[in-house]
Amino acid sequence: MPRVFSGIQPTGEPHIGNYFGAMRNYVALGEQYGKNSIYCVVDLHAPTNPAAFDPALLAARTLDMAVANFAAGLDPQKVIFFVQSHVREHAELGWLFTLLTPVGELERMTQYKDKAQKLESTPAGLLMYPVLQAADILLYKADTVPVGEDQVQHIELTREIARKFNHAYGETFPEPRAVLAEGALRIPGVDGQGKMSKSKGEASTLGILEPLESIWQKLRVAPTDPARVRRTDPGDPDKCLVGDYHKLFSDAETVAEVYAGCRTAGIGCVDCKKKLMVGIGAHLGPIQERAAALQADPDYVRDALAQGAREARAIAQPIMEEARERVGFLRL
Ligand code: AQP
Repeated sequence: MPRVFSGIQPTGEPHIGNYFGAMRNYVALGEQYGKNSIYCVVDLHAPTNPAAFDPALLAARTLDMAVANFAAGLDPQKVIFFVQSHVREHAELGWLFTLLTPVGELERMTQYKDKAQKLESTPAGLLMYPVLQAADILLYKADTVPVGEDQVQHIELTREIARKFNHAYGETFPEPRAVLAEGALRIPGVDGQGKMSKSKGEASTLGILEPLESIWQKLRVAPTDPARVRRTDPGDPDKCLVGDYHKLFSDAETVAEVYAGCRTAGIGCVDCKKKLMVGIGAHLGPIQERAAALQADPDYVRDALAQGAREARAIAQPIMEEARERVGFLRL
């Protein structure tokens, strides 16, 4: 049976990019593979980008991320769901992998380049991020990794690290493959400034637990096809983030109606956005209700995370021991 692993950073409220790009696949694979699907709030990764990190918020954001995933349909009784720093072996295997990874390859990673160029001083941890990510996956000998399209380059590197370790020390790790959401989604930020991303702040994101009124305030002013200057100008819904979002939230009939309406100037952008809000409410309403119930029961969430960490350690510790033996450390 395949073993699934994926992680999500507690760098802010989870957004619809996380949900459609990754979290929905976590739920689907969890239904299929039960306790062979392992999900993790990757809190050791969160401080690698100082621009998006606040120590005063880390613990609360970690809990919120668990709540959001449970509310989105992940059942911690059925899958393994835990917090990365509660399983110390992630950092240890990550260290072994740094010894096999050329710095030049890490410097070529697109996400590293994007983030590093915005920083005055770049922490080594930001460069090492994909190495720790490889350890997250391989610590469980996972072969199936549901991620958004932005992570494909990192999974390629994970495969390479597995190959290098196996070559240097003997066959130990599988070469995992990325599983992308249908349509290989890369959901744009509502500010129109590229990929929706937690680390870009709230102007970029529509949170899955965000009040619908707040979502509407952002959508109301969101940029649409720039060619549509006046209400009477026809537009191109394929060049409009509202068009992209309709494909995620609206039924096929509504998508066909607003796409045709945009192309013929039969519908204005404000009405198009109002129709989108109907789909958003229908999708996010039930998730937000479940989240409110979970927030009212913090002991349930903490107990589930403690149980998840025990289950994760039971898998990780023997694999880490095998890796130590392969590398040749003294055992007493
Ligand atoms: N916009 C997106 N479209 C599709 N998938 C996305 N993912 C993230 N953004 C999009 C996928 O969500 C999973 C969790 O990723 P993350 O925690 O790294 O998410 P983030 O929102 O992108 O967070 P950050 O803190 O802002 O990280 P950076 O700046 O590194 O992207 C992943 O599977 C991701 O692919």
